[in-house]
Amino acid sequence: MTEQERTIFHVDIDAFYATVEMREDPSLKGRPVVIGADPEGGKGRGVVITCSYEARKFGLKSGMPISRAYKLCPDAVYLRPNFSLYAKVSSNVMELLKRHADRTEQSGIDEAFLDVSSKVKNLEEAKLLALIIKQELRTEGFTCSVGIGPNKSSAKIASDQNKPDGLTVVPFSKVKEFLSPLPISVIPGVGPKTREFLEEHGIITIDQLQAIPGKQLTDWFGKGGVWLWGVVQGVEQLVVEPREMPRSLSVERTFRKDVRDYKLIYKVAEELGEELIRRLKLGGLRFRTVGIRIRFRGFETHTREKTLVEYTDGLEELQVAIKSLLEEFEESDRLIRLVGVRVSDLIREKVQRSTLDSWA
Ligand code: TTP
Ligand code: MG
Repeated sequence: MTEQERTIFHVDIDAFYATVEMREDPSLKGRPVVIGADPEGGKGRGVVITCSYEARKFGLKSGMPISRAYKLCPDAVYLRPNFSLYAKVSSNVMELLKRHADRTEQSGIDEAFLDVSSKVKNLEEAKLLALIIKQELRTEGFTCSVGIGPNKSSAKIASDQNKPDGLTVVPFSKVKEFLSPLPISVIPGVGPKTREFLEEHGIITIDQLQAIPGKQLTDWFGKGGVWLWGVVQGVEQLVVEPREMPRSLSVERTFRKDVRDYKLIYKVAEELGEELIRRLKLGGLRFRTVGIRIRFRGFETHTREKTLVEYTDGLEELQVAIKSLLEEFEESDRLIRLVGVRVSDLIREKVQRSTLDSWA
């Protein structure tokens, strides 16, 4: 196998939320822009969701406490997120990308895999196509980073290498060489748990992982080990899979007999929450909006909704949100016939990140 059979792009928009805000208000261009919680003059709680590259120069990054960000860069423009706008812009970006590919797989709000195998004859043409896509996105106000490889994992890792506005091409014959000096944490399926496990075995960089026999990897990770072996050897073959993303997931339960005991109602709601999390994880999805539905005797139905700051697939966060939405009805003392729980505003979890961790 010396020939490159497929050409896969991974495209990731640079500083996505921050750039959407700059498109809305061009006076923000070139300035440090931070999307996240209110810094409240340095006393704010909560975190930075993302920030512009100008802000990153000050050391700001995703996940950092907003109070720390404020200390490092008090003059930045601090904005609360406008998720519905980001979702709308995201689907426009995806439409643009789709037009250039045989198959497209959205892998996050601002990133996608493109299988362009039939569109290009060689890597030179692939590079030209990437430049066309970059140009089209630039017209829309975005820069992006593109990785080109013979498979999804190498394309994904390559797109992360030269941010922002990157273009990294990894020919089939060079995948192993490209990967070997990189830390194992760049592999999209290697989360904190897997990383810790591998580091305990003295494995820090990918060349060390390349030296481990496949048999050992399957002993450690089962099926996940087969995938990991393919990734580090540069022969992983996962297809770019256009997957329909559901808009929401919901479950509900009608009580056998109408109830007004909130201990029971919360217990049932908790079970519904667990069921939703199971289904989300199966689909590799995360949510940001939680809704409940409550129906009283006589069919009067109420719904309530709440949007969290960040996407999550955490059971605890879901349960807390459900409970806080239901509490409002506790006072009413009315008999309840049905309770339902719903999550919406879904995104696809980044490629397999948790999958291998669950093997570990
Ligand atoms: P990323 O592509 O990881 O981040 P980014 O586009 O802001 O920056 P870059 O790609 O240039 O490194 O994520 C896309 C969007 O997802 C991001 O704009 C904000 C959101 N996001 C979160 O909600 N939580 C997070 O932890 C991260 C990293 C991003
Ligand atoms: Mg991005």
